[in-house]
Amino acid sequence: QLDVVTYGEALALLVADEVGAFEDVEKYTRRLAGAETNVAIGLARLGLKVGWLSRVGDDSFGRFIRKRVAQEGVDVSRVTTDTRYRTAIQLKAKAVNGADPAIEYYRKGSAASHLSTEVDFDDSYFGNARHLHATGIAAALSPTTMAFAHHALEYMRVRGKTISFDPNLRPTLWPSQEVMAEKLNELAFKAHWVLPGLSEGKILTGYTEPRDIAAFYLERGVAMVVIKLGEEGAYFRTAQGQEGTVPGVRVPEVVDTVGAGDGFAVGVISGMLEGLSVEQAVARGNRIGAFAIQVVGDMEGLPTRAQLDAA
Ligand code: KDG
Repeated sequence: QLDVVTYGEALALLVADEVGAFEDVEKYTRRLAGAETNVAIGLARLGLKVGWLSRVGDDSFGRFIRKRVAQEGVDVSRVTTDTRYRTAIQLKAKAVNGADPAIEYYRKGSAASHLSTEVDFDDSYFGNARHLHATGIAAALSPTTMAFAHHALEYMRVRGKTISFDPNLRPTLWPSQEVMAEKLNELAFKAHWVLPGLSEGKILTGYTEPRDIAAFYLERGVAMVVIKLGEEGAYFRTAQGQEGTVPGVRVPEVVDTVGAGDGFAVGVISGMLEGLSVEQAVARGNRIGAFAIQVVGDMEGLPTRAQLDAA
């Protein structure tokens, strides 16, 4: 019995140790990346029971990912090894002055991009979880992962489970911005809690104001929209008419922004599942997002329950 189930691609992340173009950097530190595993790990650190379903290649990075995610207490029993394809890799530049670092992917045709409903979807694994967290990255990888995403959301929705969806725009994985918006919105409409960043919300809906972006989804069956505003915090609006902006949490130094959105999702999801008010859950999202941006890695900064309580 899981609190939260999620699925998607994890990548071996090679973070440049020195500033510069990837072709000039000589030293990289190997870490773990993947929006869904970041969220799974963050939730597990707070004590929730979490399962992550995926495929990895029969290679060293695949073994590293499986070991590293399991080490965090996330269930990896539904992670299979696909001997035909490789595990994905991501390069990340050394961030300078808090700016978003450059990234480069080696993921096309990866093991996880072959995830399919017929082979990988596990009815009882999903059916026994309280909540599904899905992102737009997993959907963007291939036609079979897109079908998997629709199946997973529909399966959970008809069973009365809650679903959070972070669109996580990755334009390089899509043929065009129009297709990206159309396909991600189709998924978002099947979720209960939609968590875009402000710039993502603008691209997805064509509206510029958080209130209008939220209305776009609420009118189509979504129960709650929370829009990340960076340093300004986050705006929320619900189908019940609750609305507000929760100010951001100041940090001494922004080291690397990647992973902030995943930390935010950890706060909102755990808060909602624990019965906090929407405002308190969003405040927790802001707080955990602030933890995430103070370290180089994508998930290393995510707090344990004790660290969160102390903050
Ligand atoms: O959300 C953080 C992710 O960007 C990172 O961990 C890697 O999943 C990833 C991706 O596809 O960019």
